[in-house]
Amino acid sequence: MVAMLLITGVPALPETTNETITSYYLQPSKIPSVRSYMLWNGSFPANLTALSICYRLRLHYFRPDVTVFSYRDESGSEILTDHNRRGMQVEVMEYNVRVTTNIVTPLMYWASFCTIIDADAGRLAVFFNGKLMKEEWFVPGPQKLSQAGGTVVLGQDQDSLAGGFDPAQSYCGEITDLQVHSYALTDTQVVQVMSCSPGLYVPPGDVINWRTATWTFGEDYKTKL
Ligand SMILES: [Ca+2]
Repeated sequence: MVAMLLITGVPALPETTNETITSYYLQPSKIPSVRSYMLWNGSFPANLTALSICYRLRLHYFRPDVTVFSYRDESGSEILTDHNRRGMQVEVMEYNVRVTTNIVTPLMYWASFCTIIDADAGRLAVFFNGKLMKEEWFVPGPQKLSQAGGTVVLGQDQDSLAGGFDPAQSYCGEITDLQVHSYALTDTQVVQVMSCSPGLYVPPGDVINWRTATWTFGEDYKTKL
């Protein structure tokens, strides 16, 4: 009987890639600071009319504002996500859109968020752990969401290009699997992106793909595999 089991072997496991995904922990010291940040080394495409921003995070500490994703360009246009204690918020300054949600980001638990901005349709949608939690409509227009030379910083709010940080708006926690797309993901794709199942980290971002993106770090961070 034992031999039979050995011969037949263990049941086939689901396909896994054995691939590890890196996460970064900003401010392990818990000290609010302008010196902890991740500056994306890539160049953001200009003239986008849609954008999908997905990531998973584990928040360790609330600050008055908890900036996770911050885009800014020379025109002063900003796109940012804020996970403060009142609820996750999204700002798209080019369209004067500020969406507040009642999603209070859990402390010390991994949670996934996707923000879909579609300026052609005038739709902004926020998904939390794979579920559509907030949908707001705004007046579409010719304004583009991005311009040449735009910078992306994680963990700090850019009041100037790659700078103008404020400790009270900084992020203390972990982040992984940031995928930024130059188009609006469908609701079905969002669910796939947010799935933790191996092999379902698709589609990777065509603007920022976490697996290949490189970053410039400030101080006070840890890399986790
Ligand atoms: Ca600020």
